[in-house]
Amino acid sequence: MADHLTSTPAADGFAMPAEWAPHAGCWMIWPERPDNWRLGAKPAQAAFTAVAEAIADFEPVTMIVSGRQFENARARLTPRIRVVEASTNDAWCRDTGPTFVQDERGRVRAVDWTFNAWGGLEGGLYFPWDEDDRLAMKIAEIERVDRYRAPFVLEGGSIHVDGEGTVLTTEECLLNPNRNPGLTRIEIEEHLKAYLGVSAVIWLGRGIHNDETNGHVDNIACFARPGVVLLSWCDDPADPQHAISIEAFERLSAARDAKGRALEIVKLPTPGPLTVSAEEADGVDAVLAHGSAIDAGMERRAGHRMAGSYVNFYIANGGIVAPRLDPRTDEDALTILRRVFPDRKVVGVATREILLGGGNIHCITQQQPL
Ligand code: KQY
Repeated sequence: MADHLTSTPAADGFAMPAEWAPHAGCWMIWPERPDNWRLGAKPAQAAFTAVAEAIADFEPVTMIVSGRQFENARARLTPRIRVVEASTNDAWCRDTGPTFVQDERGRVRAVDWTFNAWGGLEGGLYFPWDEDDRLAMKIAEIERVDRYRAPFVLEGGSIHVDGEGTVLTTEECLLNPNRNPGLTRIEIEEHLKAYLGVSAVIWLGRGIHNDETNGHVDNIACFARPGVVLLSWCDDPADPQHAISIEAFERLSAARDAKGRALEIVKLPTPGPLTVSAEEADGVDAVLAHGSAIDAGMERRAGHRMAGSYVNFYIANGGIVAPRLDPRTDEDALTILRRVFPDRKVVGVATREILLGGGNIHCITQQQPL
């Protein structure tokens, strides 16, 4: 059995490794809810399959799937992908899976964040979310790793670490009253230090325009290696993303990491603007109870601007699996990623169907350290 630990990772000498550190594998969840994924989630299942197979070229992948969809997922995925049955409310393993931490001896433990579907009843995306909130515990049980239950709300997509003591996050998400209204900025920083084993917090202001997660950092900026940050950049002054990118650039320019370094900032183009088409909107089930696409935070109407970004990629062992979202900018973005990660094979996967559900490749994956 996996123990439930009542201390904190930092107190026990554990910290979250950077995503580029070696992985034992990657966790994902099979999409199926029809009020988020159009056409009964069939196009999303094809996109998740493409992402899983691309990652499986570099490292082992486990797909979590409901009992209802088990046979279907098993049939669509190649045998090298392990398929495990567990209940979830949706398919965002970055946010509902555990954040793994490691100590100097290489021992691995899990952080099980409290999850409230990106804002609970104050702008959250669906209700209920109890199955999602139990997923980290289930993965810790499957892997027999001891687990810390964090006593505050956080999603894995709202943090990025450099593995050398620094975490990058956004005020829009972590200071949002719909996450931890009882905690001050200082108290949240103390929790980040205790549960991620970091010593420096770099705050950006807002995430990507219209991001329904309340501005997750994993959609606007990430570390590429210690001292180097990739930032989603928009040159058009008429686009609301322009001011957001400029503010992030200024904050990153002024920041120092845990080792006292200034950051090199590499700009990635922002795709689009990308909007939901009438046909795409028509394929999503409308549900009138609270927690539906209509009554909660998920906006799936035709013409809605989506929060597209190339920053939302996954770093695998020896590889980068990155979104293809817009033929006007895909090649530029992939070329920049190849330059920034010269020792990894950069693979582009078409992920508009994932973006239609509100996130991208980083949001649907969760690495487990080796
Ligand atoms: O950004 C992420 N880490 C997750 C996106 C969740 C969107 C839910 N519809």
